[in-house]
Amino acid sequence: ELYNVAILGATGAVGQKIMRLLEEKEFPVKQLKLLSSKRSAGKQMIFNGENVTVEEATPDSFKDIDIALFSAGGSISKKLAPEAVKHGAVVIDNTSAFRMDENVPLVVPEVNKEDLKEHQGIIANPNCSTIQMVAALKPIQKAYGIERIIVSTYQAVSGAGAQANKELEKQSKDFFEKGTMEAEILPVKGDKKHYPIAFNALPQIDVFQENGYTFEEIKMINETKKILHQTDLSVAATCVRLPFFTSHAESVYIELAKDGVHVADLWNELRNAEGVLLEDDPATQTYPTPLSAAEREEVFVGRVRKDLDNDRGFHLWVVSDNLMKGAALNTVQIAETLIKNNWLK
Ligand code: 11C
Repeated sequence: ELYNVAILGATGAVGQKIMRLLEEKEFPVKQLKLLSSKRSAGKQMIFNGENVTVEEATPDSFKDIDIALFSAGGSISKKLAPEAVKHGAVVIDNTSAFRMDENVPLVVPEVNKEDLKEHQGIIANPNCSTIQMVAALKPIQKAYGIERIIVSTYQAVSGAGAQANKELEKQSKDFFEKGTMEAEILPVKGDKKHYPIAFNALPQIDVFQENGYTFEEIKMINETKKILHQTDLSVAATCVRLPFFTSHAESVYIELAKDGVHVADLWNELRNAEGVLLEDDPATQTYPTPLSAAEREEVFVGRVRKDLDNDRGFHLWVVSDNLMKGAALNTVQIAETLIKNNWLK
């Protein structure tokens, strides 16, 4: 069976990757509709060797669409996702607009694909930094239980969009050529203050909440509990932006629910986990990095160590391409899972 598929936000970094993945994975597309804001409408893109003209997204764009892949920002999702559902489409949304809605499954297929069965038209794709962490932790949770997670992230600028990439590029050049740098975008485009990202580290991703955590940190905390189906899980996060373009890296500390587990036991679980690649050998300096994970599909794990004081404590280093598994790939995998299991409805 073939499906009418729409990509909303088709000209953006994630939209373009979604389109490329649909081609590469030979997704069963009958017709592809590319949608964008008025500004980008009219652009030509090539899909499976044919020209497709990008159209402005309106509520009527979703007539006859079976699967709509949304990646154009939260406010557009809020406005257009219910319209798409009214027209009978299933929406897979890449923004934070519906993630914590109890009627919306929040899914990483290799972790909680069964949640898709309950969908009511909208399915949410989690935040990139959440996806890679839960993909690595699910097999460990299943085998030994997890009581606490403390994560510090090292996140790529592309998570903040194409303008942030440009800002890093310009600041890097200016630093050497002029000795000064201007900051207008990062840490958060709409916030009051801006700091250089080049040769720096910014402990703010997204806006601050009243409790002193940033929204990125709160997303990691809440989404992790929802995806792992564990409301009593203790999660704390510190999210930091670093000056590289692709992949998020994370230092993850976990406390298991069981005593007497060894590093080799965790290695075993991770070796057999779907979508995870273990790269962990101190003797040969083997571990993943943002550069080695870029453009790859897997979630890479290395530096697995037992805590020196707590028998149940373990440390892991988790790296994945934030635009691939963190966004476009997970979206396409959700769509593939819906089709394979006959859960589109
Ligand atoms: C970042 N994680 O790196 C963010 C980008 O909720 O889907 C993804 C935002 C989201 O800035």
